[in-house]
Amino acid sequence: MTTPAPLVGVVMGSDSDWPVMRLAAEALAEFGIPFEADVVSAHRMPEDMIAYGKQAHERGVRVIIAGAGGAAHLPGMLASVTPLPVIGVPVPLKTLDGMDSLLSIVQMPAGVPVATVSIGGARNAGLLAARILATGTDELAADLRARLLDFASDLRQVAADKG
Ligand code: RP5
Repeated sequence: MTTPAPLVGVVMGSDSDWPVMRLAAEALAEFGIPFEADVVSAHRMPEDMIAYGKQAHERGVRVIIAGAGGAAHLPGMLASVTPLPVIGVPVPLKTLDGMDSLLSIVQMPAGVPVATVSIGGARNAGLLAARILATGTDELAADLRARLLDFASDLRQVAADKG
């Protein structure tokens, strides 16, 4: 799935990660943020993965959301070659409840940052990407700030209505 001039790259180790990662894509779509979605496996297509990481910023991508399960090296490997912020999504597999994915992504060495969300937390990854884009000085950023404030207000209202 790709929209024009993507600002966010949503990548994953396998198409089997899509049921989780689509939540990030849906959050981006809610805010009208152009994104691309690709399978770029660290282990099965390492050269493509490194090329993606090295070139994404040159194509106008501003944030990378990377999800993987098991020995989930994709977010960290991308972070090692890109200047962009990388948000890591631990994808839960049938074994180990996603703890392996979480620990593979979160425990990065100093100097190679990955902003890790919760196991299966792809929606928050999309929302975090929106917030990162909202820090800019461009028109998109101002629009996103306004919409994110409305979004937070709606969330509070839903909580209040629940009592
Ligand atoms: C990881 O291996 C992928 O990110 C996926 O979560 C997991 C299983 O992949 P498949 O065997 O389903 O392709 O690299």
